[in-house]
Amino acid sequence: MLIIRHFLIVLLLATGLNAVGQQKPAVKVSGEVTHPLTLYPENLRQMKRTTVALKDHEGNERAYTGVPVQEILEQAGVTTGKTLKGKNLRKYLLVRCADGYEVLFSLAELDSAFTDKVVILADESGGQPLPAGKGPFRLVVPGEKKPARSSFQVTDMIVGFARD
Ligand SMILES: Nc1nc2c(c(=O)[nH]1)N[C@H]1C(S)=C(S)[C@@H](COP(=O)(O)O)O[C@H]1N2
Ligand SMILES: [Mo]
Repeated sequence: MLIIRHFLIVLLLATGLNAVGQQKPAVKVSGEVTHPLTLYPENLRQMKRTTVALKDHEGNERAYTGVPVQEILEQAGVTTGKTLKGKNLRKYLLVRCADGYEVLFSLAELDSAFTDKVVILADESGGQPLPAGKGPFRLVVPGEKKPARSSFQVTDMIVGFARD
């Protein structure tokens, strides 16, 4: 009896772990959005894509390809472009990663009406998917002195309204 019970517990654990292991990677877009999104790798591949350069700590440049964050925010129904004005300039994007790392942007930092720098959610570099530890999705923020906001293993993009 005991052996059977142990066997069942091990079986349950194994199936549970297997289900977790097979969960499809995705980025959730939520918060102050009219259309919450769950973006899977195939969704990103079908969206408008661009390539930007990221300098590492040593100053070496590497090219990353993916979808402009502005494009993602537009699909989620976030105020962008002409509607990014007035009180909407108090909105922010919080990017959360699998390891708990978080970085913040004001929406204006991500908008082509305000800046020529194009922040992307990258899923490939040099024609290859990003390596496990850095992917599958990485925010790439060009033009900064440190790569610290180029957060890897992104899982969530949360739009909020800053209040004091
Ligand atoms: N998820 C996550 N992203 C992260 C970090 C982190 O700890 N976790 N560190 C940041 C910092 S401080 C740096 S310098 C760069 C390093 O990126 P690289 O290892 O690709 O050069 O990743 C950034 N992105
Ligand atoms: Mo860093």
